Amino acid sequence: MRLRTAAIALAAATLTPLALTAPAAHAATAAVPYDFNGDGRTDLAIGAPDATVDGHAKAGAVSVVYGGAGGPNTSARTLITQNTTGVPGAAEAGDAFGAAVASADLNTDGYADLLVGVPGEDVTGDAGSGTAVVVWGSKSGLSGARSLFSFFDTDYDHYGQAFATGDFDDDGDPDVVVGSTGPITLSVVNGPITRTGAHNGGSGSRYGLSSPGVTHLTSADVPGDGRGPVALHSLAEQTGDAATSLADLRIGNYTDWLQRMPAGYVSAAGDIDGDGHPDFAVGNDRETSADAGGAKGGKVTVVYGGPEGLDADRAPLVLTQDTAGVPGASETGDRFGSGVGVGDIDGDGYADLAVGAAGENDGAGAVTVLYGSASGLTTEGNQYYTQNTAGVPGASEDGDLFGARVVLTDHTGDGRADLSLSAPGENSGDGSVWSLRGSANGLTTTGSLSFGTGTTGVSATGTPHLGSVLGG
Ligand SMILES: [Ca+2]
Ligand SMILES: [Ca+2]
Ligand SMILES: [Ca+2]
Ligand SMILES: [Ca+2]
Repeated sequence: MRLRTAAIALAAATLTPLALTAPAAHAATAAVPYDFNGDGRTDLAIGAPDATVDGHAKAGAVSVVYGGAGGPNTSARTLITQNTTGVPGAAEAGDAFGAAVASADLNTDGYADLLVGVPGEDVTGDAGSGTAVVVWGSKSGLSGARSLFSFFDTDYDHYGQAFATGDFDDDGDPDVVVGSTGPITLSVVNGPITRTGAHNGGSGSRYGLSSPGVTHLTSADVPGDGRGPVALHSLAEQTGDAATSLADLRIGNYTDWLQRMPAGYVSAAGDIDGDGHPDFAVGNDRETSADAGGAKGGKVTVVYGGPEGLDADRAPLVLTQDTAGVPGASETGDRFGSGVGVGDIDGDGYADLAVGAAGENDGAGAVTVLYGSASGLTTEGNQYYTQNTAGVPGASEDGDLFGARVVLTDHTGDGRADLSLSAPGENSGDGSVWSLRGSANGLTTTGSLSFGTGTTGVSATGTPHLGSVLGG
C-alpha cells in the first residue's frame, strides 16, 4: 500500500511579530483537556450529531456534564447547539453539530476549551463544506464561542469531521489538526486561538482516500512535553480498507515521514508500560470480509511507543476475544474494537485499556478492561461489563450498542481514570451514557450511574443516538 500525499503550505496571512499590548495577567497554567471549569475534574462532552434541534432533523447537539466528586454530575451540565446564544451559525437539518469533539486550552487562560465539528454545515453556498466551533471554558463552565479558522473551504468538505490538539509547531501553545474530505483532508490551525484574534497560519495536506477523508485523529501526550505524534485514520486508495499512520506534525511536509500503524477506524493513546513514551491502541471492528486488516469479531492492536514515535523493535500486541485471557469468544459481528479508551484506572502509573464491542450478543454490546504494567498490557485482572452485569444500571437488549464509544478520564478528581461509555442504540436510538469509577483495585460498579436524553437536555425526537461521540 502506498499512500499518496501532497503537502500544501499556507503562508501566515497576518504576520504580527511583536505584540503591542502587554498581557493583562500572568500566564495561567494550561488546563487539562476537557476540564472546562478548571476545578481539577475532567468534564464529559457527549455528542449527538443526529439530534433534532428546534425541529431541524440531525442538526446535532453536544451536552457537557461536569465532573464531580461522584463522577459526572448530571445536575451541572451545559447543552450546546448552533441555536445556543453565542454559538455561530444556526441549527439546520443535516448540520451534524457534534460529529467530532476535542479539547485543549486554546487561549491559554487556564480553562480548557471545547472544539465541536459541524461537518454538514453549508458555508456560503457550498453544501456540506463543514465548519468547526470553539466553545470557551471559564470558571462557570462553557459559554461563548467562535468559528475555527477554515483556510481551504473551497477545496474540501466536511471540515470538522475529526480533530486532535497538540503543540504541532513547537511554540508552546496548543494547535488544532482538523480532518475533512476532498483534495485537502488534513488541516493544521496554529494557535494560540483567541476569542477575537486573527489566525496565526497553518497548513493543509492530503492523507488517505479523499472521499471519506481523514475520519479520526488521535494525538498522544508525551509527559512534560505536550508535543506528541498524531495517529491519522482514513481509507487506503487501492483497497478502501482502513489506513492508519503516525505523523509528527512538527516536521515540514510531515506526510513524507509517516510511520505505518496497524490499520483501524479509531484509536486512543497513553503510556501503557510506563516508559515515558505514549503507546497507541487501534480498534478495527470489521470482519476480514469487509477489511483485510480486520478480524473475526474485530480486534484491537496495541503498538508501543519509543523515542522516535513507534518502537520498531517491539511487536505489536493483537487482541481479539479469542486471545488467551481475554473474556468471551470471537463471533462474527461482535465489533470488538468499536471503541477504545486509554487511561490509568487504578492509579499505578501504567495506563489501562477499555475496549468496546458494540456488536456483542446481537448488538447488545459489552466492554472489556485490560490493565497496563511495566511489561505492557496484561490480561491479568481483566474485567468485562454488559448492562446485565451486577451493579451496572439497565438491562442488555439487542441493538443497544453498549460500548460503541469508551473514554477513560478522571471525572472525580482522585487521580484515577473513570470509564465513560455510550450505547447510542439504547431505547430505540435515543442513546445513553454510563460512568463507572476507577479505584486502587481497578474499575468498580460501586457508584456507577447512567443517564440519557432527558438528563442531558438533548431532544429525544427522532433517533438522536446520544453518545455516538464521546470526549473526556
Ligand atoms: Ca471540570
Ligand atoms: Ca481556555
Ligand atoms: Ca509506553
Ligand atoms: Ca493502571
